[in-house]
Amino acid sequence: MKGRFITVEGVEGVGKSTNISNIEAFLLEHNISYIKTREPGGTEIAERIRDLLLDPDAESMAELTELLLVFAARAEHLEKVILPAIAKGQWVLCDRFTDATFAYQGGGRGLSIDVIEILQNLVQGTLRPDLTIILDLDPEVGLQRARARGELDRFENEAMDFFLKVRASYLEIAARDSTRCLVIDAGQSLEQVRSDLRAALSDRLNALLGLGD
Ligand code: Z5A
Repeated sequence: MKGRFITVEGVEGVGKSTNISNIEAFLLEHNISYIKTREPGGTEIAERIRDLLLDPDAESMAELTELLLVFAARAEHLEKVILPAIAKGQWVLCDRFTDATFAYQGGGRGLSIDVIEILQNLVQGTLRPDLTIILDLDPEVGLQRARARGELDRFENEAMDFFLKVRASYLEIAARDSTRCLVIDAGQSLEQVRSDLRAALSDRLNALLGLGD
């Protein structure tokens, strides 16, 4: 049986890292073999592209360059990490994927959704996540959390309007694709978010295990 592909999304500081640990605990409890990875990144070349994309001191980057770099990193990641793992029957737990491109480059930067869809088809073929967890949070709160952590990266230095558009894009994606996407209110206490997440995962587990191959 092929592995499943789970992605986790949300604005900065929303608690992806924290909640990915909770998902890992859930998968382990159910004896599901998985790998954890992230975007941009996940391979040597993709991590180098990530450094370039996040560097707050880099010269300003053309929006199209940013979009193409994101997909270049994704092409590496898919070929070397994601597709081989899924083929072996492992589940892949990925911190951000193409919904982030629709939200940040599409919603935030205003690049054409049609162009992003073309690149999505080119780079991924028919591969789409089986489940996407969207952690939803007021970006003001997320940025406060990110600031408390230290130096801000190139994206985190954007104006609030950018993050409001990113959040709205994520919620639009979730509304359009409610079978794949699960929205969790990440403004609650850590314990409540963890509990909501576990309940939602339990709800979806049988469907994920039972997907036809
Ligand atoms: N990007 C893009 O533009 N296009 C793309 O296609 C892709 C990405 C794939 C890197 O992402 C950047 O790449 C991203 C978009 C862009 N923008 N930025 N920046 P990233 O995922 O690596 O970076 P990030 O969004 O800043 O994520 P992060 O640093 O890993 O944050 P997080 O994982 O969401 O948060 P956390 O570290 O789990 O939590 C932050 C703090 O909040 C921490 O102290 C927690 O203890 C605390 N926390 C978490 N949850 C709670 C609750 N519920 N209550 C209180 N405190 C909490």
